Amino acid sequence: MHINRYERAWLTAVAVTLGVFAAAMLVGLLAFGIRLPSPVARVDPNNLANTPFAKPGLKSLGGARYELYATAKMWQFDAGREAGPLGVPPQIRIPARSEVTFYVTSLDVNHGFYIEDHSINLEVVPGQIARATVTFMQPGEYKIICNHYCGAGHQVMYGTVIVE
Ligand SMILES: [Cu+2]
Repeated sequence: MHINRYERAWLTAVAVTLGVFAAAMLVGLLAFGIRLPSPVARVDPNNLANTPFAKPGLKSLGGARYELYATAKMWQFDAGREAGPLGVPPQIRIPARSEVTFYVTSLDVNHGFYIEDHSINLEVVPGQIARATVTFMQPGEYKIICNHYCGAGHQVMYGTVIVE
């Protein structure tokens, strides 16, 4: 079969480009461990009684390590009583250089869980537990924002991480 030499050149260029993309994905997967975010576990949003989400909040794991269980619903995050009375956006206080693992689930619709200046941007889906770990190096106040439009009160759905 005869292939025009320009067509052959383009076919070669396309094959090389696809090969480079595939190699980049393999290097990301194998060398850097980059994965698509996926739910770590499932939970029944109507029955949280025997889950850590029944008492959301910050828990110390010793050292500078913490875990935070939080729920999202229209239109607030709940991160436990110590974080403030119901209806008040939660404030989470941690010392600098703390490593926090966030576990977040939704009780109603899809929400977002984004933390300013840190690489956390979770999709919070009812029935699924989203998880991410981040170390807060710099003291300061960082907003937690629902960045997934969830209805009329979406813009008041936030919280704050205070790094001391
Ligand atoms: Cu929202």
